[in-house]
Amino acid sequence: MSITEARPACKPADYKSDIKPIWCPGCGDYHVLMSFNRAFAELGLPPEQIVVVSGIGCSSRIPAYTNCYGFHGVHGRSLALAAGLKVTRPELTVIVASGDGDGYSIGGNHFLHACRRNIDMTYVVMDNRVYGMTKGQPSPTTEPDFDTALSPGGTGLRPFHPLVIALASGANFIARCFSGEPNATASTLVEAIQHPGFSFVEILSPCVTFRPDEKDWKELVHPAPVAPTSDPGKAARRIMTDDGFNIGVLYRGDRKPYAPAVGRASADLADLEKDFEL
Ligand SMILES: Cc1ncc(C[n+]2csc(CCOP(=O)(O)OP(=O)(O)O)c2C)c(N)n1
Ligand code: SF4
Repeated sequence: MSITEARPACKPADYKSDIKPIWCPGCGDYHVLMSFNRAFAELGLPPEQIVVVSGIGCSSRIPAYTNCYGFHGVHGRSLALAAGLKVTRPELTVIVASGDGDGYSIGGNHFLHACRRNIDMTYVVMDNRVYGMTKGQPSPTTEPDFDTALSPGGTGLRPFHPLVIALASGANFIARCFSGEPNATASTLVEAIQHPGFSFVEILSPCVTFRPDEKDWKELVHPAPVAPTSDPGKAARRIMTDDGFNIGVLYRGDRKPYAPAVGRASADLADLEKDFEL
């Protein structure tokens, strides 16, 4: 029997670190953290089997608040870090945490290619439709008429549609959650983590400080009226035409995850170095 098998199962509280979150009171990200810990406990994974990788933003603070392995990376680069980690340590469960600014703006290109590569990991974006940490600038998912001192009269720009882009780019599992429903979010995270390939979970997570209007989301969200589909055409129609507040698993694909053969290089490092000698 291995050491991990011999010890008692972890409870959600066992995944909490000693660091107290510094999110604003009422921030949706507190509930996302709670959902992470519930999902990890439900999966029965020991903390040292999980890695939470992030970029920059309020949402990206989350790795510090778990006692799993963590990597607080740089803006928009979390998926690249996580891909490198997963292909070299495929036995680890890799969760990537991001925000709509971090993940869809600076990290937008990585998002497309992570979906396309379909490496077995779970990408969670806490979408509050604003750059929270840098005081409320519009992000790629901000409504065109969001009128503040930082965007007088609104940007007038059409928002980015993350779920459609994920589907078109090849993500193998797509879901939308609401942070205010931590039990349902935890169950979706369990499913996302268990699903092979690249799973994308968009969590609507209000920024109560710069988007107090998002407190109304609890009245707007509703369960998706349709069962998940594995037909990308059907999923595209549903996602394109929903109201943005349908909650649930929307797509379960069956693409084979990409798992490159690593650690089998035949070249000697000294020979490679010779090739680069000046
Ligand atoms: C390369 C780089 N560009 C810009 C910044 C400034 N910056 C830090 S957090 C942030 C916004 C993050 O917004 P989002 O991902 O929506 O996260 P939130 O804070 O809303 O959770 C920006 C622009 C940075 N730290 N590094
Ligand atoms: S600024 Fe917004 S996203 Fe950041 S901690 Fe506060 S409520 Fe949360």
